[in-house]
This record gives sequence, C-alpha cells and structure tokens, in this order.
Amino acid sequence: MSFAEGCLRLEYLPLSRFRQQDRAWLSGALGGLCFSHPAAAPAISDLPLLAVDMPVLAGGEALCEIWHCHETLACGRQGAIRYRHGKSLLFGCLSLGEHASVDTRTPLQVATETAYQAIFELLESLNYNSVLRFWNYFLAINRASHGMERYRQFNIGRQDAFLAHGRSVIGNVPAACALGTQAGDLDIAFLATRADVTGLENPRQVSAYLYPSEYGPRSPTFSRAGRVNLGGRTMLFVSGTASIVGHRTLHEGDAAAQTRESMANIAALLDEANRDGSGGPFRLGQLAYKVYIRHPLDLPLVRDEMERFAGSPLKAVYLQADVCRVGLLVEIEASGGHALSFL
Ligand code: 3EB
Repeated sequence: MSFAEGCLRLEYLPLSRFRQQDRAWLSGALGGLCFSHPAAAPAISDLPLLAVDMPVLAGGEALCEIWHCHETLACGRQGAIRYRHGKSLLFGCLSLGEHASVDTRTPLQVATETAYQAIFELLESLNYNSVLRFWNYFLAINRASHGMERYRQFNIGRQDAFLAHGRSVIGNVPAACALGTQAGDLDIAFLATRADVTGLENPRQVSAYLYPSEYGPRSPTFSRAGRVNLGGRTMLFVSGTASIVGHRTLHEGDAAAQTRESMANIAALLDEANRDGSGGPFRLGQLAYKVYIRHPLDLPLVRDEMERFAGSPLKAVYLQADVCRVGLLVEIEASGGHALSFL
C-alpha cells in the first residue's frame, strides 16, 4: 500500500487465514472484530480483538474485520479496555458483563454507562478528541426487562456517559451501530482519532439524537456518518442505516423493500458527504458494506436488492443479527475512502 492510499486499511478475512498471518502483518494491525457463532477470536497478546457472538451468513466461517494502519503502534490496557494506537488513530474494545445494580438503573444500563465512561476516560487521557465509529453489540436487543426494551436501556446508559463527560448529545456525535447478539456480554469496539471528525446527518431522516420519545425515554446518541481527513484522504464512516424515513419504520415485513429504502438512505447521505467537494466523491459501488440481517433466509433477497441498487459485485459481508427496532429486518453500515482488502 502506498502513502497515497492513506493510513487506514480495512481487511476482511476468514479466521483460518488470520491464523496464518506473520508478525509483520500483526504488528501493523490496530485491532478488530471477529464474528462467529459461537464467538471465537485468537488470543494474541497486545492485539485488541473483539469476539462477537454473531453468525456469519453465506459461508458460515468465522469472519475477522481488521483495521490496519501505517503508523508505529503502541498497545495498552486500561481496566477492561484493550487498545492499540499510533500518532493519529486508536482502536479499542471491551466486553462487560451485566450485574445487578445497587440503584434503580438496570444491569445493561449500568454496563453501558460504565463502558462508555471508561472509553471516554481513556480517550481523554491519550488525547484522542474524536471517535470515528462505535460498534455496539449485546444480547437480546429487543427483549424487555425491568419494564423496558433493552435497546432503550442501552440508550439511557450511553447518553448518561456522554453527559457525565461533558460531551454533547446532539450535533457532532460519533457514528455508530447497535445490534443484538446470540450470547455474550456487552461488546463495544471503537475507532478514534486525533483529527477532527465531522458528523453528517441525512436529509431523509430525523437525526437519531432528536427521535421523539415514542422510541424510548432517551434518544440514541449517534450521527448518520462521520467524515475525516487522514493522511490527505477523506474517509467516511456510515452508521448502521435502516428503513427509517423521518423517524418512522417503513415496509414492515418486507425485507426487499427495507433494503432498497436503506440503500436510498445511504445514497442520500453520500450526496451530503459529497456536497462540499472536500474529498471523495464517495460512490455507492465503492464502499465496504457490513449488512445485518434479522432472518437468515432473507440473505439472497437482501444481497440481490443491494447489488441491483449499488452494482455487482459489491464488497459486502453479511451477518445475522437482531436490529434495534422489532419491525426492522435489515441494517446496513458502510465505510469508504480508506484502503480495503476484501476476502
Ligand atoms: C436507526 O436509524 C436504526 O443506537 O447506535 C442505527 C445506527 C441504529 C446506530 C445506535 C441505532 C444505532 O435508528 C438503528
């Protein structure tokens, strides 16, 4: 990879091939995530790798998502967080269990608030002022407990941690996703930078941080995308995107129509990202996609719709996950502008 490609590279590879990599490859990796059911990830000391209990569709072999970077890397641990960073980028991850709390907060709410507080403490101490992306995964996202859906409990804990650290919960907040796993603790991974990140919103959608209270007592704290300039390249991190227009879920029960609507949302977001002409232009057919599908049998249909919309072949990986509203059957995240090594 040349310098012109920028300092960040995303690589998807099966776990079996990960295990064959040499030390040079490992030393250039910031960290990553490993998806499989049951969860599995090689324990490599000093490499932050999050094992997420999520089935891989099509193929079924465990899938690793690795973020590489050209900088000289240092690694560390702070409490539950494992991280690696260079001079401008940091990848970190942690898993926290849910434990009965001593106050009125629910166990998931406490775990979420604790995790985000720990992340913000780490980022503040290492001078990483912006988060490019959060990935949030936890068990039974749509199940109610303590009188509230678990995704809504998560949103309370997340927002409280932002507020406790004096961070804004509207406007320029990080891109993110939140999906349900089959088992395991609260798993969070994040990519942060010392560069400035611009949060983008989607003209077709109400900003998630302004969702009305019918979706929960606290709005979710994320922006539709984050854009950053690194090493002379403009990169885009698109949050999990679903069949939501305004603030409403569209096409309940129709996975194909939901896929088209989600892609239309991403297309509108790319128009926003391309508007001021700094970097890009980003094109639908050139992004790296990660697609979360609620019902595995919908895979062919979702893939067909995506390829019809954005071109074929697409660089996309497909996972089975519960999406954060019961009516949603698919959620699509994407990124672009960085180097990409795809399977
Ligand atoms: C949505 O648009 C669908 O809570 O971090 C997408 C991306 C969604 C991120 C999050 C939730 C989150 O509301 C769900």
